[in-house]
Amino acid sequence: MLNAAWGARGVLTAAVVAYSACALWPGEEKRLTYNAAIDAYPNWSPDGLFTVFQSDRAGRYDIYKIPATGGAESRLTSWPNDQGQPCYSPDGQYIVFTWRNVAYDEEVCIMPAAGGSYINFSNNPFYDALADWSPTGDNIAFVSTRARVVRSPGWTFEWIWIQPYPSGPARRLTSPGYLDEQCPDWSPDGNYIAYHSWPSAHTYDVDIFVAPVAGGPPKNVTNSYNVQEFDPSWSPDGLYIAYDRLDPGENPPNTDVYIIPAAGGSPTRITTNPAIDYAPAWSPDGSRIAFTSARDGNAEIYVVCLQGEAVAPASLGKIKALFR
Ligand SMILES: [Ca+2]
Ligand SMILES: [Ca+2]
Ligand SMILES: [Ca+2]
Ligand SMILES: [Ca+2]
Repeated sequence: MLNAAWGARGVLTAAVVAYSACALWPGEEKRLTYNAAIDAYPNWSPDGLFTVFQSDRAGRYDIYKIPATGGAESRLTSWPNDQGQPCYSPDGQYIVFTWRNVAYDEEVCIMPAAGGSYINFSNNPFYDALADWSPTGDNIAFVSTRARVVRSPGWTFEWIWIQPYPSGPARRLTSPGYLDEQCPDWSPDGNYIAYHSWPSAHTYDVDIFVAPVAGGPPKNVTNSYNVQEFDPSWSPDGLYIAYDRLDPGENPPNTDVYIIPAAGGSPTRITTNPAIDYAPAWSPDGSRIAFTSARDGNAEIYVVCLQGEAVAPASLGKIKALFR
């Protein structure tokens, strides 16, 4: 399917989303968390029943989970320093996460889904973070400075690495790009990784890229000059990528969640709010997107229900109309 997505635009088939799974009206947004702390970076359990996220409500970042329809939260980590950026294994048995000890010594760690114990998966004296578990379960992608290529004093390039699970040597995903590569997200078929990076060393621009896992040049999906796009998340059918985009024309400048065909094309705006809306995560059934927003004073976890019809390029305008 994604081979088609690399090529011609406008030939994508319909991606049917399950409206009934939302428990929300199409376009409706539901706030999940309520507190004065920073609750951010949601991700879904493979069964779609929970979102996991990071929160500093206990004075440092820990990982929590909450039913995706709202309800009682569970604290999953209480180790020293910060744990965050959680992502489930495809079988739901484990969570890979970042443990931030001191600057540039973050580690990618793995714990049982209920917490309790952990292994240090990246185990490297450099920055390792932002992990995403492959859909086949046998690899984990993450960002690392372990190549130790220094751009300028205090700035070591962050690039995407793939390490076999449970063990094996890590390898770089891409050939050297211009600047940092961040926030890897595997395509549902396991053949591609989306991430955000800088298309040129000398512009304000940030774009969403897709790189073949087997090797080869990445494709610039958003390709929007001097507009910044971050935090990609694939739709479960592989046809779309959700992300957040800085809209500098708005006052105040802020981010909102958009989706775009994975093959490139016209983006569709999903959220419209003067606060920052970021870090989208597409639900396993395709019906919802979880995201972070500071619209109620500080960062909270929200879920927005996509609409119940076929999501195809020809209908994107219709989706937009439904959302406004
Ligand atoms: Ca909060
Ligand atoms: Ca490390
Ligand atoms: Ca851009
Ligand atoms: Ca916004």
